[in-house]
Amino acid sequence: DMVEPTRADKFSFGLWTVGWQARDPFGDPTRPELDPVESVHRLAELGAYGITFHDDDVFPLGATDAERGRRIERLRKALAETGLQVPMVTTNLFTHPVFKDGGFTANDRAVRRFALRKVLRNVELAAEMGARTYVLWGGREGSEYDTAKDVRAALDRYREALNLLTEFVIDRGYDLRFAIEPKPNEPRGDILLPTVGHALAFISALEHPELVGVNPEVGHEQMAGLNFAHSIAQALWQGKLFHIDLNGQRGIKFDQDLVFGHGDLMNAFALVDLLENGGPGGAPAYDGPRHFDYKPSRTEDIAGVWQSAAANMRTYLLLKQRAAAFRADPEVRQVLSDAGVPDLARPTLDPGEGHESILADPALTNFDADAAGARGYGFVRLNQLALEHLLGAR
Ligand code: GLO
Ligand code: NI
Ligand code: NI
Ligand code: NI
Repeated sequence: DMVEPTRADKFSFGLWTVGWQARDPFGDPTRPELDPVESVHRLAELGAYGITFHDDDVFPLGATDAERGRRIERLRKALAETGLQVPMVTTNLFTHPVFKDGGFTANDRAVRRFALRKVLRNVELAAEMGARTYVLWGGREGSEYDTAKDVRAALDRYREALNLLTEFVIDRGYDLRFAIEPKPNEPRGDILLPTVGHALAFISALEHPELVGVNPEVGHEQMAGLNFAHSIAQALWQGKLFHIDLNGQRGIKFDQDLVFGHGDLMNAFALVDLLENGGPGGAPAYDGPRHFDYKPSRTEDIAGVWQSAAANMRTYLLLKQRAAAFRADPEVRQVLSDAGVPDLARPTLDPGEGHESILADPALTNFDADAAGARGYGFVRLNQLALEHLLGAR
C-alpha cells in the first residue's frame, strides 16, 4: 500500500504537536497531558521515523540536573525501544514570562544572557541525541509597538547570538546546523525575520552562514499571504532548506496549524511535487525529515489526536502518489512543453555573449513584440490537468 507510512518516508513529529492540550487564548485545555514516552510509542506504531522536541517538552524550566537527567533517560529508553530518531531539537524561548519581550533580542540584557545559556545547554543535548538540525523559532523576538524596539539593535543582538551558536558547534566539533523558522506575527504583534526571504537575507550577514539555513512552515508563509511552494523553491535554490514544518492554514488569519493539506490543497500538491520530484524543473534537492508541526484541533479527544497524526502522513503520501501520476502522464508532458515550462532552463544568453551582443542583435531590432505577445501559454489547461490528477480523476 503506497499510502501506508514507513520509516523510509522520514516522517517526524514535534512532541509538542500531539502533546498540545488545546489551551488557547479563550479557553482551557480540552485534553489531558500526554507522556512523551507514550507519544514516542504511538508515533512509532503509526509509521513515523522520528520525534523532535523543545527542552521544556522533556523537562520543566528550572529542573534540577538530577530531574533533567531522569527525564532525558526515560525518553532515551522509549527511543531505544522503538528505534525512533531525534533528527531535530529546538528551544522554548517563548512560554515563560521571562521571555515576554524576547530571548536573544529582549531589551533586558540579563534575559538575553539567560536565553543564550538555555540554548547552549540544549544544543549540547541535541548533539548527544544525534540531532543534525537545531531549529530557532524566535516567536517572542519582536514587538507590538514601533517605539519599543530598536530593530537594528535587535538584529545586531540576533546576529550576536547566531555567531555565538555557530562558534559553539565548531569549537565542540558537533555535526549540527541551525535552521531559522520565520513567522510574521503571533504571539508578538510583529516578529523579527517574518518570512523566508527576511531570514535568508539575515543569514548572509552572519559569520558562518554555511551553518545556518531555514525551517519554513507552511502556515507561517501563508499567514503573510505568500506562496509556500515559491518560498521553498527559493530556499532550495540557495541551498538553505535545512528542515521543514508541514501543516495546513486557511488564508491570512491566526496560526491554525491544521493537518497538512487541510488548508491550501493545490499548493500542498505543488509542494510535495517539488520536494519529491523537483517540481517543474526536476532534480529534487531535499532529503531531510518531513516534519509535521500541526495542532490536533481543540475539538478532538485523544483518539482524534492519533487520527490527526496519521492524517498528516496519509495526506502527504496521497499527494506524493498523485504528483507521481501527474509527472508520468504523457498529456501533461505535452502541455508542459506547449507552455514552454522546460524552455526556462535554457540560459538567455548564448555562450560568450554579453550586453554588447544583446544591444547589437538585429533579430532584436526587428523583434515582433506583437506576435510574441499574442502567444497563448495554456497555463490554465496545465493547472486543470494538475487538479484532475489531484482529484484522482485521471
Ligand atoms: C510556532 C512554531 C513553533 C516552532 C517550534 C520549533 O508557530 O511553529 O511550533 O516550530 O517552536 O522551534
Ligand atoms: Ni507554527
Ligand atoms: Ni503554525
Ligand atoms: Ni513550526
